[in-house]
Amino acid sequence: MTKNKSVLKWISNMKNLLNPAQVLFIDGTEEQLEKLRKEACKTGEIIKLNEEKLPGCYLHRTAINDVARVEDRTFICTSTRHEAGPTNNWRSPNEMYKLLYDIARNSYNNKTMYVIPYSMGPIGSPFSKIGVELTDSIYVVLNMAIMTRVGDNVWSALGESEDWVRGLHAKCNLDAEKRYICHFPQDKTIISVNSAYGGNVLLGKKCFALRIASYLGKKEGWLAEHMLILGIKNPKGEVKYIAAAFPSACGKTNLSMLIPPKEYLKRGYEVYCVGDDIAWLHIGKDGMLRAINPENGFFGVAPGTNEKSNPNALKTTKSKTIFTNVVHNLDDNTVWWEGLDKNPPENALDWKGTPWNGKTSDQKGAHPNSRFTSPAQNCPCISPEFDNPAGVPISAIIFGGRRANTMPLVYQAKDWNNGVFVGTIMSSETTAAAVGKVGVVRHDPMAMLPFCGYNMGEYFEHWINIGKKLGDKAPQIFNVNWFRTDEFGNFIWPGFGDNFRVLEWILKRCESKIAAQETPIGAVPNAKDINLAGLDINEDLLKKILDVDFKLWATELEDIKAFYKKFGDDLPIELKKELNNLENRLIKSI
Ligand code: GTP
Ligand code: SPV
Ligand code: MN
Repeated sequence: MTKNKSVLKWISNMKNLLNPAQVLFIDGTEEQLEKLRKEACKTGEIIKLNEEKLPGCYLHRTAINDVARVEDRTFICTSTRHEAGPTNNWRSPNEMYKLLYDIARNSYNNKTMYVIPYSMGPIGSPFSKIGVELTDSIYVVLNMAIMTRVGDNVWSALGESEDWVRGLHAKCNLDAEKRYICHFPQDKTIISVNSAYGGNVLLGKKCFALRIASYLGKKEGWLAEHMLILGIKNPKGEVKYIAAAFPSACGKTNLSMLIPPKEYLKRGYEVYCVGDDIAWLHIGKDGMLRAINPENGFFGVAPGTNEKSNPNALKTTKSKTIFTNVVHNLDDNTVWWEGLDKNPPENALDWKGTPWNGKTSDQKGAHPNSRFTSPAQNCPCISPEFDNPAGVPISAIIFGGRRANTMPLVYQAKDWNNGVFVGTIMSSETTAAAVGKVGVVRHDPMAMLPFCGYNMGEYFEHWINIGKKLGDKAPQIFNVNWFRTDEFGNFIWPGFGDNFRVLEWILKRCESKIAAQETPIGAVPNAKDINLAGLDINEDLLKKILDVDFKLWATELEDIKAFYKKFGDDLPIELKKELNNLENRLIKSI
């Protein structure tokens, strides 16, 4: 429990509004969590899975209309529309507080109000931040207890401070028409109603660690980014860290815990995962850009995860995991999803809970955005630096999207400002992680389009300023694309573990060890410098995905111009210059 006056006052106000039958403070003990698991099993909210095969694992199904983030119902509620900027949905705080309180009023009737104190980042790190989430869902409590550091020690760390983020989640009746995910960055407040899907209700994740934190980062001089963090140990034992921003369901979890190809393993290379989704980046005392992962677990995409694509993720899910919207194999009380293996269960329930025979059904068994929630410490390659309060120093930043063409496998930006430009011109095909059409190419600067808590023009400027402060200690910036396709629509690059071959090139470029081919967009590898040993790809095919097609880039350029127009005077002059320079270089090359 806490004596913090600001916390107690808010809880008392919310209690009056929500009218719960009782209040339970989550203390972080295994005893309390186990009691809640048992209670949720009784009501059917979660299902206990096979204790021998999947110890401590549970299955949960969300409502059928509540399976992904809802971007068109996500709002940034700042005093002015301009503060939210042209890429966010905006509403005035007064209007939204009223609307949301009206929706949530008395909605905890006959229910328990759970109070979750949590820390984003290691408790006690100068870079960590504290939040309190109220919820009426045990599923949310159990997920938060995996995804964040939860418990009484958070109250101790907070003390009497008023510096904490308020999070109210109310399931209400899951009415999609009254579903709202709202952020009040100026009040450090989040309110989420009528949903029970992870990204909308685990308020420490996208709502706090990206939307609210990006706003705080702008004020306080740091960056909250949609980035994985990984470490690569070379045979000499030196470890270099890379942070990479890809949009939702575009490969962050996979890259963050990849296993290098055999011949690299033989030579002694190793990869460590520091984080798979979010990075908080500060300029450290040593002047380096340092990253912490504010989370404590993975909320990963299940489909496609298998022994070959991501063995570390698969091992991570073998205990203490909550599966959401996957197939329930009734024969042995385990789980299954598309792409796990070629042996789907016959006697099963699909993600909706209806009988499903994987051998005969033409319907998918798992939802494309079905997920696993697993503790970070389950991951076989979790970094020894995972809990380091000072974070890890970043040598390279990578941006990347899902593009069938235009973007080469990898290219390097000329310098920091050009690299920021490369981040801002990212586009990617939409995925099942958010409600809406899948496969539509859209602009997604820095993979932050749905997650930036303030005006994105100002966010771009903040990036430029961070580079000025870093000076010659700034990381090198790259762009990758694992998703180029051939004329039949098949991915050309094998991806997954073989992406290590590209990371190797990136680190060599950071150390100025190899030359590259200068193109109008940046430096592209000479084909001979990407190691293809052991791969079924020849240099000609590689050249095809390293190719920069000037015609396609001419179209891309017009697209970027149109996108940039949205920002008006908020677009930093540095980026206008970068755009002009790119245009001039392209014109010269055509
Ligand atoms: P969020 O959790 O939504 O932020 O997703 P993420 O960026 O962590 O993506 P994740 O690693 O879970 O991958 C999403 C999907 O992309 C999965 O179906 C993967 O199998 C697929 N994928 C990941 N990496 C690669 C790759 O290198 N090549 C190809 N072709 N597919 C990949
Ligand atoms: C994403 O969509 O980027 C995710 C999953 O990581 S969610 O928590 O739903 O945002
Ligand atoms: Mn994500």
